[in-house]
Amino acid sequence: MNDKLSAELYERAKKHLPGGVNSPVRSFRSVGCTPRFIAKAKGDRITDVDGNEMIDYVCSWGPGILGSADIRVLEAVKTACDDGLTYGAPTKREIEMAELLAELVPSIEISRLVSSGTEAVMSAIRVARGYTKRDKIIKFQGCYHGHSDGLLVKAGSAALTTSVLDSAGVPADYSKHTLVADYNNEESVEKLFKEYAGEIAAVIVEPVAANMGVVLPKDGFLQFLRDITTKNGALLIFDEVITGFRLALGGAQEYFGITPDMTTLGKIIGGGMPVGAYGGREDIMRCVSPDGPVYQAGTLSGNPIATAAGLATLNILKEDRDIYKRLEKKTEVLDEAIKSASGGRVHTNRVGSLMSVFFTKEAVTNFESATSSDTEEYAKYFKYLLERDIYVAPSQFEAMFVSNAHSDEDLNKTCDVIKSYFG
Ligand code: KE4
Repeated sequence: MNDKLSAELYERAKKHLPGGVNSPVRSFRSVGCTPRFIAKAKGDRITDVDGNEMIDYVCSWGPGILGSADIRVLEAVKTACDDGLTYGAPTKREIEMAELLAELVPSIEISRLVSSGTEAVMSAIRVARGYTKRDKIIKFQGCYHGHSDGLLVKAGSAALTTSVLDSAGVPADYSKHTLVADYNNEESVEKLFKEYAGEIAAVIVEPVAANMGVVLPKDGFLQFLRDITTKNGALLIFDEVITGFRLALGGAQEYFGITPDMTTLGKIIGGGMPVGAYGGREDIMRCVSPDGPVYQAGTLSGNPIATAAGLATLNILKEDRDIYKRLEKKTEVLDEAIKSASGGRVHTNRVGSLMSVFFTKEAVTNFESATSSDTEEYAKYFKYLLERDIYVAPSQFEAMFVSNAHSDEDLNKTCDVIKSYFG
């Protein structure tokens, strides 16, 4: 494997960055090999510093739905740069973003832009608590909602690959208000609402879990959450940082036809730049400062360059809604190839252009079955693909993303490599 320069950079990086990276999953720790340091990306290809040009199924963990360096997004960013990078003052683009979010995701009557998915979720939880005047929240084991203290409880994503499910540094006093239920298990939710009647501010859920690998909501589960939160005066928050604009133009809430009270967004809405957003019903969002008593702020919130990239991306998706059918078809090609080549050795979960390959023979429908997967086998699969220039997530508990830029030729090449792995 030609990763000489990546290896050198990795050694150098470790001197001044924790684990040599700015986000744990990038360290390739859970697949036991040297992380690739990236030089550039274009379309469905990503090229590392050793010149390995790979077919990219990480897509920057979701933002890359159009493929990398889409010329239309680059143009929007370059033009915006000529007018300065940041003002710390309101701009027209921020209004256009809020109007577009409300148009494409009608439940988001009012929204606030922030700079990451973590910030969006942290703020939404604070608003839910301020609005309901209750402290407790329910999350699901294996779901990941960013790294704010109260959400790093039985979290997914890279937190699943470390030795401890929870994080050091989070005082018990913070996490005691975070109740944990099991994804796709109504009883586990009912039990908490009974035990903490009147104390639960919100249930936050990934409408399609994608941080324990992809796990779909079983029929009726999201409707159940909608009903039980309404009945108990709690808010339903859809964390659509991954599913937003990924599953449909209106996100998972359009795809499944369930309307949450609040939504958190990230990734795609920044078009590759740092943007998060939270929003929902007007009566709830009017609690946010300076309209109301829930404080939240940010120096680079609504940044002019980031909103230029985000607006360009969302408008491209809005003008080309057929993209979702094309993405579904592209991903189906991979899914079918994996299913037929693996002969039952793996289980795939797929929705739209989001997919995971679980190295387990049983159907993966919840945290327990997801974490029964053979992570050693996954690591072998990952390295086999990487050596043949196919770049998938360096963890069993992440998703595979397909972009509009993935060509039939590259999809077929990927299928051939995967078929050769399973022999
Ligand atoms: P960010 O703070 O990373 O922008 O978003 C946090 C977040 C919130 N909600 C969901 C459903 C998410 O998936 C994420 C972040 N996703 C991970 C990938 N599983 C980001 C990759 C990383 O941590 O490096």
